[in-house]
Amino acid sequence: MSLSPIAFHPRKAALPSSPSLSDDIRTVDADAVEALFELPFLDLLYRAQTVHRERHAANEVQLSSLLSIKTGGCPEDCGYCSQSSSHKDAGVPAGKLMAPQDVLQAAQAAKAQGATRFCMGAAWRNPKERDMPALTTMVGQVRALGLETCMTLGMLEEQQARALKEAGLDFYNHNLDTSPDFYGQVISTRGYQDRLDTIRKVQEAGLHVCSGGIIGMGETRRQRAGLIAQLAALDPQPESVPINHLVPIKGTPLEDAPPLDEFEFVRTVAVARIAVPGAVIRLSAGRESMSDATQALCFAAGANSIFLGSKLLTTPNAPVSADLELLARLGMRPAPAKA
Ligand code: SAM
Ligand code: DTB
Ligand code: SF4
Repeated sequence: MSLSPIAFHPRKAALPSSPSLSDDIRTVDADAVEALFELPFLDLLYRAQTVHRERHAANEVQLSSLLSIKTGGCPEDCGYCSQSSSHKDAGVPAGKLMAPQDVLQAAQAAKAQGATRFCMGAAWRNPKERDMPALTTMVGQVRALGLETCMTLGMLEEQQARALKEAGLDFYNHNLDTSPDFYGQVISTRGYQDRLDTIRKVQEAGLHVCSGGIIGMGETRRQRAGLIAQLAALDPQPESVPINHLVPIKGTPLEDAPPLDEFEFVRTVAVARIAVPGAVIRLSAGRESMSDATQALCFAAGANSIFLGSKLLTTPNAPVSADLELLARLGMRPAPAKA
C-alpha cells in the first residue's frame, strides 16, 4: 500500500493584512493548516500517526514535572489564568519566589516519580534582575540531578536568556497561546509581537523553545489553524509544543467558555504533529477532565509528552498512579532521560 504525500510546508503571506498586526505576524498562511483540520477524522489521524512514526519512537512518552516557583499576583491579564492580579475572585494569593533548596527537593521528588524534565513556572510579566541569582542556582541544582530543565518566567531580555543558558537551562516555555486575531480578546497587557520577540531572544541564546497554546477558549477552527500556522512558521520550529485544553477557572473571564468537541481537540493535536513534525507534542493542561479514551486518541494523533504529578501550576493534574497505569494499559513506555 502506498502512502499519499504528507509533506506540509506553511506558506507565506496570505493572512489578510491588518494595520494592527506586525510584519512577523502577517507572513503566515493558515489556509494549508485549516485544510488539515477539514480532513476526515481518520485520514487526519492516519497522516499524523505516519508523520509521528517517521520522526519519533511510536510508543514512547516523555514525562515532565511542573512546579510553580512563584505563584499569583501577576500583573498580566491573561483571561484564562487564575494567577492574574486582575482575577482576584479566582482565589490564588500572591506568593514569593521559592527558595532554591525547596525547588531542589521538589525536583528530587519528581525524579523519583519518573520525570525526566523539570519545568519551573513563575507568575511574572518578566523576571527582575534581583531574581536572576536564585533562578540560575535553581537551574544548576536541578540540572545536576540529571534532569532536563525548563523555565517559563514571562518575557526575557537577551542577557537573561544567556544567563539561564549558561546556568544549564535546556528549554524555555513561552506560548503564543492562540492566533494573532483572537489574541486581543484574551490578553491586553502583552502583545503577540512581544511573545515572538521573546521566542527570538530565547532561540538566539541557544535555548530550546517550548511554545504552544490553549484550545477551547471560544476560538474558531480557523483561529486554531492560525495558532498552529504561527508555531509552524517559527524558524527554527519549536522543539516542544504544549497543547493545553483550557481549564476553566471560576473567577476568570473564561470561566464560562463554550465547551469544545473532544474530537476537535484531538484534531488540533494531529494538526500540530503534522505541521511541527520534529517537535515533542505535549498533551498539557486539561488531561484531568479527559477520558482515558480521549487521551489515547491524542497519543494516536502524535502527542508524546505529558506532565506527570498531581498538580499543574494552580490546578489539579491526573494522579501519577493513574497516568502510569494508563501508559501501561496502552503498552507505552516513558522516554529515556536525555540529560
Ligand atoms: N507567566 C508566564 C507566562 O505566561 O509567560 C509563565 C506561566 S503561564 C501560567 C504558562 C502557560 O500556561 C500560559 O501561556 C498558558 O498557555 C497556560 N495556562 C495558564 N492557565 C491555563 C488554563 N487555565 N488552562 C490551560 N492553560 C493554561
Ligand atoms: C504550558 O503550556 N502549560 C503549563 C506550562 N506550560 C507552564 C501550565 C498549565 C497551567 C494550567 C493551569 C494552572 O494549573 O494554573
Ligand atoms: Fe501571568 Fe502567565 Fe498567568 Fe498570564 S498566564 S496572568 S503572564 S501567570
